Amino acid sequence: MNLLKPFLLMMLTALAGCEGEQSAFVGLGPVASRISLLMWIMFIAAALITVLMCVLVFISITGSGSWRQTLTREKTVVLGGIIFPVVTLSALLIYGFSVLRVGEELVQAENPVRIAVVGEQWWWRVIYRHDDGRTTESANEIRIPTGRPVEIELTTVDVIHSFWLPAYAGKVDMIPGHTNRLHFIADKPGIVRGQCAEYCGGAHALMAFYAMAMAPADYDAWLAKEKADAKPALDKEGERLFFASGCGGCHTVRGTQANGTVGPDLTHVGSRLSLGAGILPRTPVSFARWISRHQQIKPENLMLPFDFFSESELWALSAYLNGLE
Ligand code: HEC
Ligand SMILES: [Cu+2]
Repeated sequence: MNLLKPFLLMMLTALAGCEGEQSAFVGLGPVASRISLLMWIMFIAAALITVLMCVLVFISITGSGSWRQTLTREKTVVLGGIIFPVVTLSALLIYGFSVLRVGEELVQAENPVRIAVVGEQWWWRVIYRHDDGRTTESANEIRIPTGRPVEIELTTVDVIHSFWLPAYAGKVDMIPGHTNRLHFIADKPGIVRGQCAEYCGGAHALMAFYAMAMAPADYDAWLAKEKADAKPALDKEGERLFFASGCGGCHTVRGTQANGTVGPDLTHVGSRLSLGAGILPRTPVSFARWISRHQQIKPENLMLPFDFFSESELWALSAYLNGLE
């Protein structure tokens, strides 16, 4: 049986990883570009060394006597087996450290935009820190201005998660009881995707987020809107159902009596890109799907099941939530 075709077809699926929105090959800022350069240097050097090793193995098996003798000399072993790896790995280590520091240097040079991201099973709490010391909470989406250094404080309230945003900044773990920091700059406006990169239990594979870089003026306008309390409800029946069903026990809608902190802040959920931590596009129908079937869409997530609403109740709830722009 010819296995080549199925094998090639299978390999084609790997190309899906080349799509730009969550790719380590697409560096959209100075920090990510340095990281992808480091990756290429390591990849090409490792490929060259592999080829060299194959040639040496081939010579040691089939080569003439004098070649084989040269290879087994003590000098060859010391040079190729100790000195060469020590020198190349040390050089790589020093270069690697210098890449890691790029972000910190950028941030020290200027007052950065500060955002705290808290890993929760299985979504992201996002807190914008303002210059006056106040904060604004949101979730599952990070908005940043272009051209300004950004500092992300990374913590977790439960297990270890890992914040991975390849297009801008690489990957840093979120460790219980410890704050890690990630620094980067986004060059131009755009939307990219990030994901949790450390297994954190049941719905780990469905714990993603979007990052949106905006021109500074657009960002300021958006942030002013995000700081404000929720708009008056567009759908009164949906609002009534939201409060009567106890949603406010777990979710906050600023400006209303809903002040739960177990789940994502929903004050401006109607202007976000996704629902369920990057899993569904944020549309009216997604709200209805999420509320009625979230345990099928994202198994094991920590929202209580609400599979008893009628269709018209679901539409009312989704009109209310989608209107929370
Ligand atoms: C027991 C606490 C709890 C209750 C009660 C609850 N939720 Fe949730 N909700 C959560 C959690 C936790 C998540 C995050 C799930 C995830 O993505 O892992 C969530 C996510 C959501 C999301 C997606 C938000 C986002 O940013 O992606 C919506 C919309 C939502 N809930 C609406 C509701 C509505 C409407 C009700 C009432 C009918 C409700 N929730 C009741 C805990 C709760
Ligand atoms: Cu995870």
